[in-house]
Amino acid sequence: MNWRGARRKWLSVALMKLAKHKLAQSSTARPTQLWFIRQLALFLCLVTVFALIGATSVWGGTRRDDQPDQSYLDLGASPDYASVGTFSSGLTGCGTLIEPDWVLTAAHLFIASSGSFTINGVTYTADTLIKYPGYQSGHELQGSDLGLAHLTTPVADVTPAVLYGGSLEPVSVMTFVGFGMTGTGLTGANRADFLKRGFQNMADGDFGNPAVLLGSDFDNPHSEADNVFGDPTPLPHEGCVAYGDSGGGVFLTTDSQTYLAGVISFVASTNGNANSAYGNLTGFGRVSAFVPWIDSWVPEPSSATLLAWAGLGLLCWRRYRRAHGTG
Ligand SMILES: [Ca+2]
Ligand SMILES: [Ca+2]
Repeated sequence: MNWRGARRKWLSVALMKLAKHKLAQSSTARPTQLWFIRQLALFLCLVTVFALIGATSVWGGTRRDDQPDQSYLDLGASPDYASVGTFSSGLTGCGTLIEPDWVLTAAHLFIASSGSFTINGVTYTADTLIKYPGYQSGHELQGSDLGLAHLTTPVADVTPAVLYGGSLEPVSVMTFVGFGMTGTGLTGANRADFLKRGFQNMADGDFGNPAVLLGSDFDNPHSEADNVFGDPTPLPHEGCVAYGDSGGGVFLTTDSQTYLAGVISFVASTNGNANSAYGNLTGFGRVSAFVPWIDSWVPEPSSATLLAWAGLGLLCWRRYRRAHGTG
């Protein structure tokens, strides 16, 4: 058994022990929603991989079995999502460039005291890692799994993502981008090829904290039995996050502008097997809820930098959008 197989077996055993312990504690009937959330908590997996010595960086997402893989690769390769790279700090996942020297990722990746961000084949050192103050390891269902990483050298050749400050996430097509494991809804995540993929889903569910954490279900084109949230019909590029996607970007496009609206946190299941197959659930932190915290750490670009890549008008427009919650 390779290391990945060993890790999955360990997770399976750990979750089984936890499930037995929790079930032993649970002797009375509970409200449906609370029961649902508790079951999800039992079968929630953070979508990270352990850093490997000698690994390129990290091995995004599982896809519909009746759709070509190439269409998901093409979606991930869109210039709209060029700001997503891989991020490692003891655990390896993804991150999104939000300023030339700042990356937004998942707090649960911050195991070491420093990290690295790789984008366009270049690796940058992260010297400062900042977890959202409300984040507690093991409590990802509370929805505070966001972290900021400062790069010692700015990324000069990638346009940073624009943060979303509106409230259209639950009614918009969301595009999830990462370098994680892949496979189909039938097989679950079973392959790692280090390639960037995008998939789409509706964020029409939540885990009890919708102001900060939203969810998507992986709808099955062959059966409505796998529907958990909202409509049972999958989108053409429906998919689910997988190991290695943690910290990846969730994007929303409105009025011809693409925004970073979410940070990938976990995959969960209602049947005990969170392997990113049909019926599994994606959980992501809602960027719009964390913009004040991000702004408290991340300075606006200097005038010189700004003029170099965007122009002063972009800054004014960005501030206007955040202030008005539009877009
Ligand atoms: Ca769905
Ligand atoms: Ca659904």
